Amino acid sequence: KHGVLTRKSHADMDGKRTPRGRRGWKKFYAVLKGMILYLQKDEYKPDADISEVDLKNAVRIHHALATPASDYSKKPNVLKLKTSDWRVFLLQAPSEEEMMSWIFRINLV
Ligand code: I3P
Repeated sequence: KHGVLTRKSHADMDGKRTPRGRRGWKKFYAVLKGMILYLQKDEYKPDADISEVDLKNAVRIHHALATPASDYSKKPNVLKLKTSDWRVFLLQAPSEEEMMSWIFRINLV
């Protein structure tokens, strides 16, 4: 699955709240491949190598949990992704249907 997702980091690997200055929203082209959610700067190109930056932004979603971010009301269609290493991301999808589709696909892994 792939599509545009806008990401906000809410908690870091130590489980602590992401500090100010690193809490902004950033738009990515998301690609779910195997157990990894790649958050790429540019649109998916099947044959291109994954860049260093894109690798850094990749999220392992094995044992992760995605749910609608019902406690976040500033933006619509936002899901909350909790990873097995205690990170928490908010991910905004372009529509509710897309949000539900991402949640379903992430939780299937
Ligand atoms: C954050 C940025 C986010 C905002 C966040 C700020 O600043 O303005 O858009 O989240 O508020 O800390 P920075 O880019 O300097 O990290 P919202 O869009 O959800 O308001 P927060 O600290 O209350 O999460």
